[in-house]
Amino acid sequence: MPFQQAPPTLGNQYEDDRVLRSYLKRVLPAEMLREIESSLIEMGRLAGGELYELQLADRLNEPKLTQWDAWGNRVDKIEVTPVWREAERVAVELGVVSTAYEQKHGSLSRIHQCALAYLFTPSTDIYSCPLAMTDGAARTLLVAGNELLIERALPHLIAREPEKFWTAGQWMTELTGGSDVGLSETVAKRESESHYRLYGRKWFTSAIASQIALTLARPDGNPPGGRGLALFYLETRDERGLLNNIEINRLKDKLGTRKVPTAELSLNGTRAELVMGTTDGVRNITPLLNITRLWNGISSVALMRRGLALAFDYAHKRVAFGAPLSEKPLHMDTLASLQAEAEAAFHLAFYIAELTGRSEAGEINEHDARLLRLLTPIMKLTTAKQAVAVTSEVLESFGGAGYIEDTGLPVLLRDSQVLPIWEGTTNVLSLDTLRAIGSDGEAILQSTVTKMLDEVRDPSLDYCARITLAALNHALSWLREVRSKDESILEAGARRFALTIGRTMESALLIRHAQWARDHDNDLRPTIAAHRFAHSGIDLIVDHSFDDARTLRADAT
Ligand code: MFK
Repeated sequence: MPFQQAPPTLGNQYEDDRVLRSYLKRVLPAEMLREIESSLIEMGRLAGGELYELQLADRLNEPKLTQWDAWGNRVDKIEVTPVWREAERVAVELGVVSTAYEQKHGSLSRIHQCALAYLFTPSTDIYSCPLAMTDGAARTLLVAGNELLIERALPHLIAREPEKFWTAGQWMTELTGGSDVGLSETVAKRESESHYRLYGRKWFTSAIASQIALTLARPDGNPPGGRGLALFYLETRDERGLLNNIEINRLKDKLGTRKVPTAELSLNGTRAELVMGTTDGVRNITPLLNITRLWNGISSVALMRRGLALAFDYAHKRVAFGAPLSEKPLHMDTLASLQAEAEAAFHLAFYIAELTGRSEAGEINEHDARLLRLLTPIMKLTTAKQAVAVTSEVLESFGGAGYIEDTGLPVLLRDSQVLPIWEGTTNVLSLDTLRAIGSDGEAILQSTVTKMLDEVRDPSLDYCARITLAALNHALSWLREVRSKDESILEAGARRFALTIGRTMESALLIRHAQWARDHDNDLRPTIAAHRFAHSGIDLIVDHSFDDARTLRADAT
C-alpha cells in the first residue's frame, strides 16, 4: 500500500483538556462543577465534532454584501456563512453570553461563561467577535443604568432563544484612527432630549450584521477629544427591516477573521439615543472595552489550545526518521515549551474572568478592583502576543502541511494575528498600563504576587517563585527609577514593562496552581509547565535610550 498520512483529529474538547479541568476543579465548588459540567461536555463534544467538521467544510465561504437589488434599490444586505449561522444557534442555546448575566452561580458565573466561550471559540471562525461585543454592550448598558435601554435591549442580548437574540456592534474606529478615539469626527445633531441623528463615517465596524450598536459621536458644540464625545445606542434597522440611514460602503479585505463581516459605514442621519450623558463617551464605553479585552484573552488561550491539541495528536501519527514525532526529543521539547506558554496564559486570562465576575457581582474590594483595572490591558496584550507566537510554531510543527490551507491550520495563525491589533494594540495598551498603575499599582502588584507565592512549599516550585519575584522586583524598580527621570525612556520601555508584568503574573498563577495540583491530585504536570515557563525569559526589562531607537532606522537617512 502506498503511504497515506493520517490527519490530526480532535476528541471532546472539554474532556481532553487537562488544564481547563484541573483549573475548574480548583476554583469552583464541587457541587457547582457537577451542575455545570454537562454544558461543558456538550460544548466540548460540539467543538471537537460537528462544529469542527462544519468549520472545515465552510473554509472557502465568506460573508457576502449585496448593496443593490435587481430594481435599483439600495439594500445593503449581508449574508453570513453557514458556520456563523450554526454558531449563533449553539451560542444562544448553550448560553455563551447569557450565562454571565443569569448569575445562577453568582460571581462564579463569569468563569462558567468564559469556559463555554473558550471551548466554543476555536471551532466557530471568530463568531466570538459579535458575542464579545454583545456581552460588552450588555455590561455597558447595566453600568450606565439607563433603564429604558436596559428594558429595550438587555432581554435580547442575553436571550436563550435564537429568534429573540440580538447581537451588538461596537463602532469606534474612524479614518482618524482606531487608537486615538478622541479624534472621532462623527457629529450628533440633537432632535430631542436624548434623541440625536448621527453623521459621519465609521471605518472598521465589526459584525455589521448586528441588530444594535454602541458608538461614539460628538454632539454639536462639544469640545474636541474623548471628553467631547458622547456614547450612543442605535438600532441598525427599523421595523420594516430598512437600514437606519446607514450605508454599508464595502466589506474589509482582511488577513484573517474573514468570516467576520467587518464593514466601512456611512451614517447619514442615523437615529441614535444617548446612553449616559452628553460627554465623556470614551470613559463611558470602557466597560465594553474591558469585556471585549477579556474575550480577547480567552480567545488567545483558546486558539493556542486548539493548535496544541492538533499538534500533539499529529505527533503520535506522523513518523519521520524511524519513529513517531512523539518519540523525538526535540519535537516534544518544542511542543512542551508551547504548552507551558499556553498554560501560563490560560491562568492569567481566567484570573481576569474571576476578578471580572467578582466585580460584576459587587463582591470585589478596592484592592482587587484596582488590580482588575491594571491587569486587564496587561492580560490582553500578553496573551495576544503569545497566541501569535504559539500558533506560528504550531504551524511549523506540521512542516509543509501547516502551510497548506485545506488542512485548516493556517487560519489559526491568521485569526490569531488580529488579537494583538484590535481592542487596543500592544503599544496602546502598554501606555494604558502606565496610566492605570497610578501611585498604588506597585504595591498592589507586589502584594498580589507575594500572596500567591506564599502558598508554595515544593522546593522546585520555590525556585520558580524566586525567579518570578526577581522579575517583578526588577520591573518595579525600573519603573520607580525611570518615572522620576525621563518620560521618553519610560514610554519607550512601556511594552517591555507591561510584558514583564504579564509574564510575571502568569508565572505566579501557574506556580500557585501547580502547588494545588500536586497537593490535591498528585498531578506534576503543572509543576513541569511552571518550571519551563519560569525559565522562558519572563524578565524583559532592558534600558534602551530613545536616541538609540531614533537612530537605529532602516533607511539611509
Ligand atoms: C474575541 C475578541 C473579540 C473582540 C471583538 C471586537 C471587535 C471590534 C473591533 C474594534 O472595535 S477594535 C477598536 C477598539 N478600540 C480600542 O480598543 C481603543 C484603543 N485605544 C485606547 O484604549 C485608548 O487608551 C483610549 C481610546 C481609551 C484613550 O482615549 P483618551 O480619550 O485619551 O482617554 P483617556 O483620557 O485615557 O481615558 C478617558 C477616561 O476613561 C479616563 O477616566 P477619567 O475621565 O475619569 O479621567 C480613563 O481613566 C478611563 N479609562 C480609559 N481606559 C479605561 C478607562 N477606565 C476603565 N477601563 C479602561 N480600560
